[in-house]
Amino acid sequence: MKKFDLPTGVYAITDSKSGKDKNFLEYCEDLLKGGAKILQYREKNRDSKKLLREAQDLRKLTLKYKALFIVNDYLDIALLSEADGIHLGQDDLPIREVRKILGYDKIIGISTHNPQEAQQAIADGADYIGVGPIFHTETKEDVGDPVTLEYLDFINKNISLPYVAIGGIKENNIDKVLSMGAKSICLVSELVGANNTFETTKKINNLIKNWHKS
Ligand code: TZP
Ligand code: MG
Repeated sequence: MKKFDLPTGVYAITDSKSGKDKNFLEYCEDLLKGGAKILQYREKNRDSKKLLREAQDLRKLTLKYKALFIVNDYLDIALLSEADGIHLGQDDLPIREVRKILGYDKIIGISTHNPQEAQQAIADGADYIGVGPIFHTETKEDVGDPVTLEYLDFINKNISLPYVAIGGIKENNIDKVLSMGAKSICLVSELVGANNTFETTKKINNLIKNWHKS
């Protein structure tokens, strides 16, 4: 399998709830213009046709900005939109089965919440893991308790897979995850819900990149 690493910087995720009345494609373009080199399409409560249409639009947009495109949950939408990969939850289809269909040159990520899930992700051949929610978040429904910085510390010390830190991360607490070594960091409501998504993404993306330069 190819060696995969997550881009250092913002890992962007769509969220129509945080986007409120913003135009979907406009705020997604702002995330990419702001420097995000990976964008995950994560929308619940959409019919399949709309999911596909939006995913295809984002595929085009991510190619324009030379960013990776990941689809959350839906294997059919990932395939049909020619996404770079898929992001799975613990209750979604098993990685090994998804791999058979998606192939070995595509990226498969999975959310993890404890050391056992992280070890299992390695055994199952995941390309990267999600680590979170680090802090309290209102963005994800049915979210578990925060995994805390303790789990992030475990991952840093024991797990060699690339990871994205996620959940409740804001400009005012990002230093906590940065100082533990996180290179790929996801902020959903902080960026999608910002008054100026482009400027805020640019600022935070530069913050992460500069942190790791020095
Ligand atoms: N998975 C774990 S927490 C989360 C997801 C999709 C939502 C993170 O959103 P926010 O607004 O950055 O807390
Ligand atoms: Mg899922």
